[in-house]
Amino acid sequence: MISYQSIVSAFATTGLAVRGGFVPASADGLPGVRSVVLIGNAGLSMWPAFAAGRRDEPDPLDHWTKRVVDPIAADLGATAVHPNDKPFHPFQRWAQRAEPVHPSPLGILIHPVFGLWHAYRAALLFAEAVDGLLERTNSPSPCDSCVEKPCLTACPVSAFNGKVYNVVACAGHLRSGGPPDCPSLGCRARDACPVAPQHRYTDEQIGFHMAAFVRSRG
Ligand code: B12
Ligand code: SF4
Ligand code: SF4
Repeated sequence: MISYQSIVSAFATTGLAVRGGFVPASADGLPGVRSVVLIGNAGLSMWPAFAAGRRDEPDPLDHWTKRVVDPIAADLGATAVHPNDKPFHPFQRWAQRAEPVHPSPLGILIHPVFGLWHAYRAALLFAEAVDGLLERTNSPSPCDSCVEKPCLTACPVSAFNGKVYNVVACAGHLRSGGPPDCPSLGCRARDACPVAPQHRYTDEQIGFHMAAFVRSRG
């Protein structure tokens, strides 16, 4: 039987983190899967590993991730699926089963330690039970005690109203080239969050993600 600890060990030097897991229920629509373990990045740890291993190719982060994760998954006897695989797997729903993350007013899940500075890169689907799969801990959302909610007022085109993200307004601003220059500064709303500034991505990583986002919106 595969142990959770052996999965953590397998990813220890990759720059990616094992982000908890859960036992799927029938409503999850994962027939034959007895354990799901999430892999992601949190804070600053992934970027140096990616920078060292990236190649000159389209979607370099997706391809690097697959080169790192898929062989480890195969060794562990799991199938790896990725957030950009279509049809989309419900990574944010899965994440909320695996660790104490909560939806923020920006749509991104907020983490008690890493704030908004984290993402998911893969899920390992196991046909067998993973031994020692940690029970999800509970902790309140940092947003509950955030009175001012500066994330909701920092966007120049008010793309967030706390319920819906106006992707068209955001993409229009990015294309306009007008100030503030979100493509180089990063999303002003995400940056306004006071939680976990020590885990903020580097400017280089932020620029990389923003460029990918701008490309995806044509
Ligand atoms: C399509 C998509 C987008 C689209 C549309 C988002 C939207 N309005 O729905 C676009 C291209 C606009 C987008 C943008 C971004 N995205 Co996006 N996106 C996805 C993707 C690939 C699929 C979402 C989906 O339809 N899932 C299917 C449904 C069934 O899954 P679900 O978990 O049940 O659905 C949840 C989401 O839809 C969420 N949701 C609802 N409204 C919004 C709005 C936003 C902004 C987000 C992030 C989520 C969100 O609520 C649901 C329940 O929790 C996911 C990966 C994935 N497979 O989930 C990433 C994902 C949601 N995105 C992510 C991120 C980080 C971003 C960006 C911040 C990227 C960036 N530039 O750095 C931007 C936000 C733009 C900005 N201003 O910075 C992360 C969020 C991580 C986290 N901490 O929660 C994810 C999980 C990918 C990852 N690798 O981890 N994204
Ligand atoms: S600024 Fe406040 S409400 Fe917004 S994401 Fe951060 S903690 Fe949550
Ligand atoms: S990237 Fe800029 S325009 Fe888009 S949501 Fe963030 S702050 Fe608003």
